[in-house]
Amino acid sequence: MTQKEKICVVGLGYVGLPTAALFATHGYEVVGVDIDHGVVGLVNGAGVHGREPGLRTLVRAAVKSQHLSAQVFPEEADVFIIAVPTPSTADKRADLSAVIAATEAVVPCLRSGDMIILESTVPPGTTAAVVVPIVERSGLKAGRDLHIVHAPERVLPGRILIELVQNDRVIGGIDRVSAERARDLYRRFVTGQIYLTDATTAELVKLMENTYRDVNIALANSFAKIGDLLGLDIWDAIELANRHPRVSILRPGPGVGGHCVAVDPWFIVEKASPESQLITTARMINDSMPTYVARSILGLLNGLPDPQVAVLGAAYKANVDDTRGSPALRIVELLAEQGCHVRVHDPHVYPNVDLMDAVQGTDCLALLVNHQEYTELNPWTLGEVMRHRVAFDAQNHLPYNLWQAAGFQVKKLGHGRDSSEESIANWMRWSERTAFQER
Ligand code: SAJ
Repeated sequence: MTQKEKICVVGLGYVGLPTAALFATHGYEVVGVDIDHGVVGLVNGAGVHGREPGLRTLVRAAVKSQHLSAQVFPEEADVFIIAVPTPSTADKRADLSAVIAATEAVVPCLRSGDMIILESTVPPGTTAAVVVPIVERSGLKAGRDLHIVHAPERVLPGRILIELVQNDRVIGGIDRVSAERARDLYRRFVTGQIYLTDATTAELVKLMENTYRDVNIALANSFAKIGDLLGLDIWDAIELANRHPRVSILRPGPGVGGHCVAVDPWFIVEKASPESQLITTARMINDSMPTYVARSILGLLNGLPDPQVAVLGAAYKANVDDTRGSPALRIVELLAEQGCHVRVHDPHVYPNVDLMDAVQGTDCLALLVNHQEYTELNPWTLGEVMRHRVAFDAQNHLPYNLWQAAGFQVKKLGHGRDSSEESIANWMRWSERTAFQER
């Protein structure tokens, strides 16, 4: 393939747009396609949705160089990259409607020699059983006339541009030639290793990665509940366990959000239910966390009439402005259902909400997302405007002793049932250990 060949990227979301912009800034002519007229207009005006670091600059460069433009329908190209969402349905099955619609949309544009790359996360077997039959409606034969590949994205929101370039990639072809051609294409900007396999293996690999993360977060969340039950500080225990050279326990939290880790494991369950008990249980544990956290907050409020709660954090995780599947927002809903008046602050999601306004007159401050901005909260200043000095910390983000010194009753997720004598005992144990380390 020469640099002059043309790529059509279908779906200008959090993966499609950066991918399109990267190819455009590496010499390709790229047409971005999205069914959303607003997105098309935004991209053509060199704008972006969301606040992904570096993306605005990259898209601006791509559009200004006239290598990237956007439109609503696909057109003839040498390569079609499909990067559309695959949410799960109410019964936890993959909703492939966007993949099917995008594939159908490219059929009239296909010519012999074209390559179709599916980047969307899908259940194992989808490329072979769903994509191939659709593209063959063009009269062209997969393998003989068309190269077809599943090349799953693996990028972490907040680090998308770095990871698109630096991460290793797994490329699965319906045959070897397809996989090799896709490898040569991605090689233009990928500096990580590129591994070739078949399409179905690549589909499963992608799902295994997010399932691995989900199961490990579920383990951390189970430990947090155990910490509460046993009355000790699980964060401390996790830190110590992680001193083992082959142990790396993840962080407990208010639940698993976003549109990947909480969804993708179900795509394995859908295809292999009898062997997916662990995966299903992990999903259920992580899904139980918002209720568990909401209950803990209600416990702290202790039946107070007309309770007011300030929730800090609405995004699905730290330092992003994305609220899709956010456990924090689910907790807000649950608290409101129980009669709490809730004010939500999040510097990324609601930049116009002032922290002091959100906290003013509340009975409990609940820190649910460990945004960078929350590392230096001043408990004295905040405490002064609150009605009661009570705090819940779902992220082990508040300096515990500082908040206690400021007169707060603090409860951390996974840190016993209350914050009184027991926490002092824990604090002393911690101090002794620090002293031991220093010796
Ligand atoms: N979380 C915890 N504890 C942790 C880590 C995460 O509770 O120790 C929570 C987060 O707060 C968040 C959720 O899990 O609610 C998911 O966050 P994440 O950072 O684990 O993952 P995503 O969804 O932002 O991105 C994942 C990544 N997958 C893996 O790390 C295996 C990314 O590389 C994938 O490309 C992305 O899914 C995707 O698109 O599939």
